[in-house]
Amino acid sequence: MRWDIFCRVVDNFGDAGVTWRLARQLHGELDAEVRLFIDHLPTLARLDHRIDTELAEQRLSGVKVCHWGNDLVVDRIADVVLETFACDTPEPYLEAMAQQSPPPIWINLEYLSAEDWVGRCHRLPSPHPRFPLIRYFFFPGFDDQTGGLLRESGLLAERDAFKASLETRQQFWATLGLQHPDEHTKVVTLFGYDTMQVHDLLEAWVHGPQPIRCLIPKDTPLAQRVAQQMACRAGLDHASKGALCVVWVPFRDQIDYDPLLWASDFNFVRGEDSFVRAQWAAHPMAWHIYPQMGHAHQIKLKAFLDRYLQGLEADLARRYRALFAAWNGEGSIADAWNALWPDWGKLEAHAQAWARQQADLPDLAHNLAEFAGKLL
Ligand code: TRH
Repeated sequence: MRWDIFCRVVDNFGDAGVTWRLARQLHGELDAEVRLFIDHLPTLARLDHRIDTELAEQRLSGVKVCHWGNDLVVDRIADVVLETFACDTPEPYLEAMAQQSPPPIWINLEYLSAEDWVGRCHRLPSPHPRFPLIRYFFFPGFDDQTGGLLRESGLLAERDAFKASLETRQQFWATLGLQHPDEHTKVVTLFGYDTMQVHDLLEAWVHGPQPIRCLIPKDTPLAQRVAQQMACRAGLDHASKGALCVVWVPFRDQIDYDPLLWASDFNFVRGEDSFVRAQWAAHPMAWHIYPQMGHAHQIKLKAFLDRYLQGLEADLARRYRALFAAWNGEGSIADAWNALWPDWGKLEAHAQAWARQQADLPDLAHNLAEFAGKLL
């Protein structure tokens, strides 16, 4: 099947991140011929250093990446047209789709949400107001009523092999210029929006009973804030205070991002794609949800936690919920962290159980391909 995927970068990395991951998987595992039209190559280049931002067209990982500018030439229509996050397929392309008989399968890939209504809206058709075209809404999600989560076929085996091999982990740490952490040290990754209560969290770690190695991606607003708080010069790679050692790590290519999460004991993540990767990493985590107007994100956060915390003893679930809330601006993050970390073992077991449960479901790329295949 030929797929044309359209992606507009609204902000940050999630739009490009989800789309790039999906495009690679559709080609790599489902043998699809994929073109990705994206309007902001520099964002994609942050996720994959092989991207040349000057090129109108280039082929990487088997995917033809095309810059989506105002001069889009519609040379052909694919079998499946996928727009991500309601980015609106360009008008000339739509016109050409309408002239084709039969028209291509047209799908809009929506944002991830754990809310119940998602299952009811998943795969619903919507006729175009002017053209004889039908657009289907495809929702990622956490149960079999939805399109599932992005998960490459070999991902979990690769993760397990990484975790099982001391040598592999040592090699990983060596690539960052670091020793493998000793058994007392907890490793934490910190990827979130600039709005979070990072000051109080760092203070809790500085004064905490346990050594913490905190990894922060460089060249992000958060990295600068942490550098200020640690009172260290810009450009320094690490700084220590009390029980805390902060390490600023290079922003990694997307294909190298997972080992960072696998190698850590706790992952603070955000948005959509890093949030899902942290779940596959099967370590405890906290999600900084993308803030929305009218606090709509709080509803999404609650819906996720209602699912994610199932099976955890009530008191621990309450304390875990408090950490997510604090990470998203409600309540004291220091108190929430201090109340939680003694139960690390239980959180770890819970994260593994959740990942296993999610892995029983088919993944998003295969679900999408199956859906499109049935409609063709
Ligand atoms: O960057 P995000 O916040 O992205 C988004 C956008 O804000 C978008 O508009 C919003 O709608 C969406 O979230 C929900 O978070 P996300 O989705 O986690 O994207 C980050 C990407 O960066 C993800 O693909 C993982 C990747 N990444 C790396 O490749 N290397 C790294 O070192 C790090 C820290 C992340």
